[in-house]
Amino acid sequence: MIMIKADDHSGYMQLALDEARKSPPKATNFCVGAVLVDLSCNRVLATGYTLELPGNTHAEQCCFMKLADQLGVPEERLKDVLPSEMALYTTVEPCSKRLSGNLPCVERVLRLADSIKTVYVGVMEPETFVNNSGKKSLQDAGISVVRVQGLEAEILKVATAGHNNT
Ligand code: HJL
Ligand code: ZN
Repeated sequence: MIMIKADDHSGYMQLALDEARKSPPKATNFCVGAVLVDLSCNRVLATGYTLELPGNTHAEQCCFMKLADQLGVPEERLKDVLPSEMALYTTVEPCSKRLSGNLPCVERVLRLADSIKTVYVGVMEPETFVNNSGKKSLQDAGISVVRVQGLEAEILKVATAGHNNT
């Protein structure tokens, strides 16, 4: 098992980026990776990447859906069964709006606002599809949003792999 030190935010972001690389390139979204960490024991609770689960699924959404499945609760009830101190790492800022109209990831994170203390993001969402206000919504709910520096170029390259970049 991979051991990443608790304060090694670049290490966790690198893990999220490794997840993002598994996402099948698609012109109408970004390929994103996410990692949810239990801060009490510095353990990875779940990883996820865009389109990992059937349907039009986002990375953060996959983290939550996989955990809900493992723990035998609906995603809306995860707050009752998850640890009280968690951090979410995501290569791209969690979405506040989706062109598809699906439930944005920010809404899913906000359900866990008492226990997700910090969201670490690699890049803010580019304005390709929507104008994302995810960072503000998270901060308004008392969640810290922290940019992890250093992997931006690689994160954007992976995120836009399915776009027509000519
Ligand atoms: C984040 C993801 C993902 C996006 N953002 N944080 N995680 N794919 O896994 C944001 C982008 C949406 C488009 C299209 N991408 O994906 O704004 O079809 O992908 O629901 O708005 O929406 P759908
Ligand atoms: Zn999303």
